[in-house]
Amino acid sequence: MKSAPATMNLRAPGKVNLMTTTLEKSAETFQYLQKTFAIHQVDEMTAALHEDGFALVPGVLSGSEVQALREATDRLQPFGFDRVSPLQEHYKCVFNRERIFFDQISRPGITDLAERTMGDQCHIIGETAWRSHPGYDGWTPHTDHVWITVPESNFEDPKFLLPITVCTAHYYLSDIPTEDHCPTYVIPGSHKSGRPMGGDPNPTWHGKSLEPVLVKAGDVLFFRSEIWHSGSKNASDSIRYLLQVHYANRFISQKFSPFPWQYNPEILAIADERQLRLLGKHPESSYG
Ligand SMILES: O=C(O)CCC(=O)C(=O)O
Repeated sequence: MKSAPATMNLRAPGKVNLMTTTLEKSAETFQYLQKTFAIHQVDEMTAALHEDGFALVPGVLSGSEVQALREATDRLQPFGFDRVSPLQEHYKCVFNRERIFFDQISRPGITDLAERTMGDQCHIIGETAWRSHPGYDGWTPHTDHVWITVPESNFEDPKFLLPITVCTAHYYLSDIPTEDHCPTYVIPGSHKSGRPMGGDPNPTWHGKSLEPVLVKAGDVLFFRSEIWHSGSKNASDSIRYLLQVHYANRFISQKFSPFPWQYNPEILAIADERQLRLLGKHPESSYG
């Protein structure tokens, strides 16, 4: 593994630096390491998605919603493309299984942000529930998808905005007060590299390394698909619960499994028009 610059060597065991000292303290007095937004700040979050590649929104879910979503996750049974191993459980398309998961696809504020950034016909391409057990190591720096490669110099022009086409909303259902609790890591601004991340286990971009996103249960991290990011190790003694809602521009196909896909009629029966559109009901337009 390539060594990271001393001040950003957040994951190396046994090394003490300014950032780890801050993180140890934050176990007692929690503090966010990144800029945060209120749920109604859709304009500001849109600007952040272009500038930093992500927006962190504290307190989206209440404590009782977090608890109910954790209990629903505990009830999930694997089928189709679900992945279950002793350390990691990954359940796909959970909006089709229980109403409480379905309700999260159209969360006010977060859905407004999806529509503002990916168009008013944007839809979900998936919804994934995770249980990451103590000992799980999700350290795999990557980009989720880069549609077009562009020269980095394009971003020097403030008028150039790389279109936002796919985003994921992470609903954290566990407190993540330290690096030991399996945070998501990001390199702010790294979508401006204009290219996919190349498989480096310890990447840097313009001198910046991956930094942990420390959160409280109920917080949301909304990030675009080109941001360099990673999961990490769960070195705590509790399961990390996470719910992901994946949104995309209408021209990007939905990734629903298993095939042949069938919507749950009970979910369709309760969906309003916005939710039906998020599920894939669009007006007739070019091509179909
Ligand atoms: O586990 C995490 O926090 C990161 C998940 C992730 O990188 C992904 O789903 O693409």
